[in-house]
Amino acid sequence: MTSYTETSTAAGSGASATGRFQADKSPFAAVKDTPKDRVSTLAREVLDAVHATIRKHHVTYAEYNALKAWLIQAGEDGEWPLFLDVWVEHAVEEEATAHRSGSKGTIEGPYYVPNAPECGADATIPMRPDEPGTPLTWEGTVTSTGGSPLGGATLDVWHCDDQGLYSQFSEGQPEWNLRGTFTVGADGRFRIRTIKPQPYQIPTDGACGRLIDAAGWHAWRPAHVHVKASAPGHESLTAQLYFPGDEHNGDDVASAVKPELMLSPAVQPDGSLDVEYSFVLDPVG
Ligand code: MBD
Ligand code: FE
Repeated sequence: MTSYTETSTAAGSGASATGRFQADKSPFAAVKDTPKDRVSTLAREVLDAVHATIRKHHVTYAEYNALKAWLIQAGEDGEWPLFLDVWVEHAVEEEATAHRSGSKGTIEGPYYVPNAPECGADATIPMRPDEPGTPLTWEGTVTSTGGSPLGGATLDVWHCDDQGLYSQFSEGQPEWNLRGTFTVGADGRFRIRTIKPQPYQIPTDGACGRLIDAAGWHAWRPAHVHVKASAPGHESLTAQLYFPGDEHNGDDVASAVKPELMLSPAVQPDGSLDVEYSFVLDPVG
C-alpha cells in the first residue's frame, strides 16, 4: 500500500496529491496518438496568449522573475495538481461532458483516491466512532437516461471532515476516513449515511496561497460531497454536491458549483439532515 506524506501543510497535502497523480501511469499513454500539429497548435496558442498578456500590460523583468520563482515554488510544494484542478479543470470538464443528456457533473479535484472500502447499497461511510459533524443521510437512485435502474452501479464518495480536512492529504484521520464505495441494489437504490463536510480552504502556506494573497483573492470552496458514479456500458459521472446557503456557493475558488448540483436537505427534529439526490448516466456511444 502506497503511503503519502501526512500533514495539512501545503507541502504535505501537495506532496500527497502529486504522489497520488503520479501513481497513475496512464496520462501520457492516453495521448500517445495525438498528432504533432494538434500539440503544436495548443502549445503555440497558450504561448501566444501569454505573450499577448505581457504586451498588453507591459510586464516587467521583476514580474517575469517573480513568475519564474513562483512556478518553481509551485513544483517544490507539489501544488501543480491543486493549481490545475482549482483554476483550469472546470473548463476541461465542461468540454468533456457537453454532449451528455444525463446528470450534470463537475471537476474531480486533487483528492480522489481509488479503491475506497466497499460498503454496500445501504451503509455508513467509513468514519471514526465519534466523527464530529452534522449527520447526513442521502438516498437516491442510479438510472440510465432511458429510465431503467442500473443495479450494480457504484458510487465512489469522498469528502472532507468537520475541520475541512481530507483523509490521506492531512494528518489525524484514519486512511479511508469519509471515503467509501457504495454498490447500488438491483432496484438502483442507495442510502448513504455520513456527516456534512465543512467548507474547504485550499492551503494558504504554499504557492497557491501566495498567488491568492498577492492577487487579493480568497482561498475557499463551499462545502461539498464528491462522488463518481459508474455503471457498465455507461459514461462515468464525476460530480460534487453542494449545500444551500453556503457562503461560498457564489464565489467558489475552483469555479465548480452548478445549480443542478445543489442539494435540498431537510433538517430533522434532532438537527440531522436528510436528502434525496439521484443520478442519471448516459450510455456509452
Ligand atoms: C478540493 O477539495 C477540491 O474539491 C478541489 C476541486 C480543489 C481543491 C480542493
Ligand atoms: Fe474537495
